[in-house]
Amino acid sequence: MSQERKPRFEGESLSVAVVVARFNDLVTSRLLEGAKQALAKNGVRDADVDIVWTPGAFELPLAAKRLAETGRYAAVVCLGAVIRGETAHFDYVAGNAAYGIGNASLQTNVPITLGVLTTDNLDQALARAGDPPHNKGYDAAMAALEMANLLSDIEAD
Ligand code: INI
Repeated sequence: MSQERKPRFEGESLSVAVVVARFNDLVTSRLLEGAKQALAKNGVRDADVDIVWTPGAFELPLAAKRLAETGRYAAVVCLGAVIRGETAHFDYVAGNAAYGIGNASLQTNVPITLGVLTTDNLDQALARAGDPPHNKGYDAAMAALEMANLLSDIEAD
């Protein structure tokens, strides 16, 4: 008999790493607040959340990959803000972040989620870093919890 799994977001027994880019920290610190709210709301203990900072979004994938490789985390959340108006190399920074994060997740088999904003200007970025549900850091943390639960369900089958 086929079965359809319902998404689960339980965080009680999970350790989660959050990697945050310092570039545009006005925005990324708000994404971090959103991510912390999502984790706390779903039972992840404060002591089980490790937060590390990178210089910019370009460096997120390597830090996330190394964290995932430690085996200590059920999931890693990546947070950044790449704003087109402020950079000519927007496409390189945003592209490396997105591609590298996806690649790091596949290489390590650890869910690594993409909470990296790519916007045309600061206002658009701030609008996506407000109070949940208008906070992409919150969304990326929820996706991390969902994927951690999904993988443990798959492994338990
Ligand atoms: N990093 C960001 O996270 N967001 C940006 O908008 C950005 N801009 O505008 O350039 C940015 N650049 C820095 C980049 O991520 C690296 O830290 C830097 O190139 C050093 O490798």
